[in-house]
Amino acid sequence: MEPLIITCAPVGAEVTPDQTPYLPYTPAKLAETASAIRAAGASIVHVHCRTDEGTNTHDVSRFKEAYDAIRGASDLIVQFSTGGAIGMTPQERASVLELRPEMATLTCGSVNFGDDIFENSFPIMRGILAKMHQYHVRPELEIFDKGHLANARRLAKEGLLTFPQHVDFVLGVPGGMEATVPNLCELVEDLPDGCTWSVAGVGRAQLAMALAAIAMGGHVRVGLEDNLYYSKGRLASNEELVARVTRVAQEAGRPVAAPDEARAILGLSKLAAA
Ligand code: KMH
Ligand code: ZN
Repeated sequence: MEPLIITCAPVGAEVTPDQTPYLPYTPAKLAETASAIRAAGASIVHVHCRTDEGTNTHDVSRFKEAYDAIRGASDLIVQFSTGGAIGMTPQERASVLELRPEMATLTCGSVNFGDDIFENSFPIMRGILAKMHQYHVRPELEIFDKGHLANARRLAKEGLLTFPQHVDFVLGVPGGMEATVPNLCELVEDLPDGCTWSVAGVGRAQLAMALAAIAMGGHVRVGLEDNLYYSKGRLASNEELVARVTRVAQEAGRPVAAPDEARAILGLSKLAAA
């Protein structure tokens, strides 16, 4: 089986610094985390930014600071969030693409998100994709529900996407598809030929979904964006969550991919020497 790509999502938009001491919400902390998760086996870092006070921001200069800090500390594939936080405008969410990260997320449809709605209408998706094309940023298709795959195929019919793509199933969001192995199998069956995929299980499903993906030949996302705990009642650091997946994968005979191996699997260019 292909080496395992581990993505770490160390800071989401929903977790607050008072919930855990392990949230790396400043560029300096993100740099430290980048180095630690790289050593633990991650090859992609999924980035959200906060102000120094911990408030969500999609300010381009803050993302630039974070990008430079991460790149200074590691050779990880840097993937920006264009999902941002509930309440951000689509323009704010897409603005950071001008920094030309190697990858960025594209959520492929609207979804209930707790009591809120995470809005991704076709005009919003088209707008984000247009900016991705403009700045040559590789999308990762975020799939929260089965209809999102149909939406991605519709975008492809419109000529805005070509398959195969790298897809991330985000399962277990209250309002989205539940994080179960049958659901994951159904989604994988429905993928266009040649796509690579990973799964991010929310909350306590994070480990179970990672185990399933290791066995199925998929890839894995872990991190505090999706899950705060190592085990019941025991808060986790990002590097611990990555290290656990690395250990289990090695036991299962799947080596983890270094960032340049992950770039080769995903068809991204090698990182240019600094
Ligand atoms: N914070 C969520 C509303 C992404 O990063 O692309 C959206 C999200 C998805 O986290
Ligand atoms: Zn995110």
